[in-house]
Order: sequence, then C-alpha cells, then structure tokens
Amino acid sequence: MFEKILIANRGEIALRIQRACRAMGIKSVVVYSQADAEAKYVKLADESVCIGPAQVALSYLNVPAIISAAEVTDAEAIHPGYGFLSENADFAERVEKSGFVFIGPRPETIRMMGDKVSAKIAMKKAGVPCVPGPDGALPESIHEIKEIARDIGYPVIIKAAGGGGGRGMRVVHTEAALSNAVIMTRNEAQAAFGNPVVYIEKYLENPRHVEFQLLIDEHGNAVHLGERDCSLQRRHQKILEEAPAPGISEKLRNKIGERCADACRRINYRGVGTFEFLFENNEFYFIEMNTRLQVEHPVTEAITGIDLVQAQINVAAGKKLAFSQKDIEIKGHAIECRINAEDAYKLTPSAGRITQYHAPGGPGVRVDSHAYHNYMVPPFYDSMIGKIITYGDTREQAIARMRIALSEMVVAGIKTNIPLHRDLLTDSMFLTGGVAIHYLEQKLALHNQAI
Ligand code: MV4
Repeated sequence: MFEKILIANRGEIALRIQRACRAMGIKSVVVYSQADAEAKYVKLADESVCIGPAQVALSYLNVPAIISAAEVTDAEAIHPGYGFLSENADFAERVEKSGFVFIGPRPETIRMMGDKVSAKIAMKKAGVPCVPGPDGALPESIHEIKEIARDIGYPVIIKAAGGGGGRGMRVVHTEAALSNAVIMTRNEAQAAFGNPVVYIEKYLENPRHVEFQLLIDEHGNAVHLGERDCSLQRRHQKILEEAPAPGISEKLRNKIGERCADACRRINYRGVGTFEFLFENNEFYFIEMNTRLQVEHPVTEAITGIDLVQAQINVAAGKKLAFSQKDIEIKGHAIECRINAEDAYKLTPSAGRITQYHAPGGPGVRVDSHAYHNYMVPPFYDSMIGKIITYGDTREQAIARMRIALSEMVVAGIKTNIPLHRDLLTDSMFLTGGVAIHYLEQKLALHNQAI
C-alpha cells in the first residue's frame, strides 16, 4: 500500500479523500491555492503545499507545480478528485512518466473516453445499448449528412466528439436547419476543444439521466454498484441525485450493469467509472463514460456499503477487489442534495464569509463539506460548499430524513440553494419519483414567472 498520497484538488472532495487516506493509515499531502489557505482540509492536513495564486490555471491546473509538490513531499500516488485535471489524459501520463501512480484509469483509457466518438464505438462493440445513430464522425458532404438524418428521423442532435457534459451540442428539428447546425457546431468545437469532429444521434426529447457506477481492479475483476438518477439538473449542473433510480427493476439493473462490467473487462478498464445513460420508455441509451470519481458517489456508497475512495486507492495500489458481484447488495435508498453558495432560484453565485454554520446530523445523515463557521467562500471556484446525503430503508424514509436535515441546516452570511432543496423535497412530481432532465428548469421558470 502507498505510504503517502497527494490530493490534487480542493473543497469537499479534498477533505473526502483526506479522510479515506486517514482511515487507511496513509499519509496525505494537500495542494492549495493562495485563496484556499484557510480551508479546512489544509488546516487538517498532514502536509500542505501552496501551488500558486487563486486562478485555476496557475494552481489547480498547474501541472508542473503539482508534480513538483509530489516530488518534494515524497508522495507515491496522486488522487485527482473530480473536475480540474481528473479527466486529463496528458496529466495522467505526466504523473506516471514522473514515477507516480495516477489514481484513475490508464491515460489511453481516459483519452478514448474523452473522445465521445471513440467511446461510443467501443461501448457499442462491447454490447452496451447506445442512442440510435451511425458509428463514427459525420462526413463532410451535407448531402450525405441529410441522408443520415433522414434515416434517423428528426429531431436529431449534433454533438462535438471533444465535448461532453453538455458542451458543444445542438438539437435540429428540420432538414432546413441541419446544414447550419453542423457548421456552427463544428466551428464551436474547433474553437473550444481544438477538434472539429462532430457526430449525430437521435434526439431524445424527455429522457431521465441515469448512470451506472462501475469498479474494476487490475486483475480483470469488474463489478457494477447499481445506478443513480441524476435528472434534477440545470444547465448541466446536477443539484439532487438519488440511488437507486426510481422504477428500475432489479432485472433491468443487473442486465445493464452486467453489460457495463463486461465492457470494462473488454477495454481493460481500471478504477472507478460511470456509464451515463439516457433512460426513456424503460430503455437505456449510453451517451458518455466518466473516468473519474463523481460528486454524487456517496449515494452509491450508502446503498452498497462500499467506500469508493478507499476502493479506488486499493485498486490503484494493484490490490484485487475484496468482493465479487454476488456479494454486492443494493439495500435501501439514498438522496444527495448539493449545497451551493448561490441564489436559490436565480442560481447566481454568492461568495463571501459564512457568519453562521450548523450542519445537520442524526441517523442516516451524512454531510460532506469543507465549510465551517467564519469560512470565507472564495469567488474563484465552483459554488458547491457541501453535500447532504441521507439514507433510509425506503425512498420515503430517505426523503423524510432529508427534510429534517434541511430544516436543521444553517448557513448564514451568504446565499445558498437550501430553500430550493426544501421546496423540491415537497414537490409532488419529485415525491412520485422519476422526473425527467428538463423538470427542474421548467419548475424554476414557473417560480421565476410567479415572483
Ligand atoms: C442527449 C440528449 C438527448 N438526446 N443526447 C447533455 C449532457 C451530455 N452528457 C449529453 N446531453 C444530452 N444528450 C441525445 N441523443 C439530451 C442531453 C441533455 C441532458 C442529458 C443529461 C442530463 C441533462 C441534460 C440536459 C439537457 C440535455
């Protein structure tokens, strides 16, 4: 096992990884920007290294500074967390070339999944159900493109191969709009990702976003840990997630989970990974694979009892999984509310000093947050200041516990989205379960119209 791990991230996930290291008897080093000097995980750290000023390009994305920090502190492995460099294949490669272990998949795997065209081809070949559309990139000829779109049937969606997470895509409803949409998406893709390649899919109008969690060791053992429903989002920012996804049968879960596990074995995947699907009319359609630990991993931990960060570290150290698929039981229900420093309904960021902070507690309540009384939320980074995760035997119990947790939580001095969560936890459509990806935006539009 590693003696020391460097955590190349900030915020609640830096603290989460630090706690996993502590639980495993591994020393950890945190890197931080000048704006994060007062952060909780820096104060709690075994060792810390300032890697630069507030701007992410000069700190959390500063590859030489991070590698140097690992060198001077004698760390053996680097955990990238989520966001920042976590899905950067060049970074993973630099880490390994410098003699450290990258806690994540191989660089080639990250690169393949970063290209959404090659990811989809690999998954389709491995038997994972995908959104209807041709394999591979769109051709140059607009006549050919029109023929392809006609075959698929409108509406279609044009996506950038270098995109993902909602960046670089365009919905097309008619043949008249097709040519322009392809040209615009190509141009934007070239500008944003340095890659003009685009592909086409059938556009699903009202799906849910359901994703499967996978865990794979270096010895070919792959398990799925069930799915999460992440449909409650706005502008591709998830705000509430739950596991399992309401209304998915155990049979369907195991069928899709097995396909994903099989695909991971075929491509020699290592670490944790998430298969993102659109789910409509009880069918799953693969869209993308994420090669990192995700923000919403705690809901999966709650329903499986598996510590995903410890598992990631074990697998990165070359250990075999301590369990197989038959040992994994999906039990109970978990909900996560992301607490953001932002206006609850306008969703504009609200940085500043937290003048009062009280975290909820009690049975089945987990709070992952780096915030505290008098903490200054810096304006330079993501607005998420923590997550509340509640667990119950049933969805109803998890919801009831979340309502109480939200009623207990106090964050003063800045605006937060806690009022929106309180509202959602009494929303009749949410209570029924299984709302689609556009639901929150529709609800917010109604709210903002009414006031
Ligand atoms: C789609 C889609 C409908 N049909 N693909 C957005 C994020 C990126 N991961 C893929 N996205 C979508 N792809 C087809 N063929 C709708 C979305 C989409 C979406 C997906 C998941 C969660 C939220 C979303 C919000 C808007 C659009």
